Amino acid sequence: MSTFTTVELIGAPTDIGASVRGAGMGPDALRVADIAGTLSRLGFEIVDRGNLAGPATPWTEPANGLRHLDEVVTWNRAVYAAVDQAMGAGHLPLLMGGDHCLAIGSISAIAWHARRRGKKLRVLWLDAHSDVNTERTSPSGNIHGMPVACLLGHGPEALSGWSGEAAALEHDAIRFLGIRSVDAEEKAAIRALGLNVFDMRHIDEHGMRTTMTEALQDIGEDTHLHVSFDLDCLDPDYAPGVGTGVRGGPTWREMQLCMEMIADTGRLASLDVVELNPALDVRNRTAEVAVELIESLFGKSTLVR
Ligand code: NNH
Ligand code: MN
Ligand code: MN
Ligand code: MN
Repeated sequence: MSTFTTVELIGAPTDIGASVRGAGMGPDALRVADIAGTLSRLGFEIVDRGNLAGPATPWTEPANGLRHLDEVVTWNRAVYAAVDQAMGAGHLPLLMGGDHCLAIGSISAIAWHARRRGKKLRVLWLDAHSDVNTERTSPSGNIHGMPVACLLGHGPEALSGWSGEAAALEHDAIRFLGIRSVDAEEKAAIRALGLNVFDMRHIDEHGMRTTMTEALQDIGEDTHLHVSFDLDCLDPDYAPGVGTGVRGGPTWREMQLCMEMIADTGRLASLDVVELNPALDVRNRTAEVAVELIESLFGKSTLVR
């Protein structure tokens, strides 16, 4: 964590890739929960570059298996540009979504910079879902279920190749954690692509500690570690403010350990916090839980030890 002193907050207030309205209010709910003050009390310099602007969500039906493709492209271009700029300034980009489709722009920009710096990119995908649908397999057409496929080079043309390579991520650059809702054709894709999934069964059987030791195994000094944190990874008892909650997720305590063990690597270099839906939340509880978890991710417990 020591290499980065400035965290750059980037708000992307949109639900353009989601199935229900409300994720567009995520960035301000995180600000209300004092994301900036919390990180600055940990010793980080904070730059809040405010909210990006983009098209409204038209809530039209999917066309060719994709809902709102043009608007998703526009939003992701804005995210790419902002993350690219933050990385160029030597800041740690913290994308506040917005729904998870925005990880396409975010991680594409990260991948470009990681490659240029000679870093090995590793992504931890914390999510109830595997997000590896394509326009051919998606049951919904919602692009927030497709970012992993896009980043692996299997998505629609318009959302591919943004990192300067056909795929922003190699199949072995990503670790999934907390997965418990996988569509039938996603299962086949996970097997075919050989993706590394630590699903809820794995966490149940081995516990969070062993699971995280495995998930973080080959992270070294040359690793750029990116965390893509979909708040529906958490059990909805702890995080009700999400559009597609799935019961049976990690508890607040398990998630804290997950974050603390990531912090211990010292390699966290960029972060997405997505799918927060304040319209479905209970008195901003999910935003507050998110900020507490982010505090651990940025080394809270390491500092007091
Ligand atoms: N798998 C479903 C779909 O593709 C749901 C995806 N929803 C998410 N993903 N929130 O993280 O439509
Ligand atoms: Mn600066
Ligand atoms: Mn997701
Ligand atoms: Mn999800």
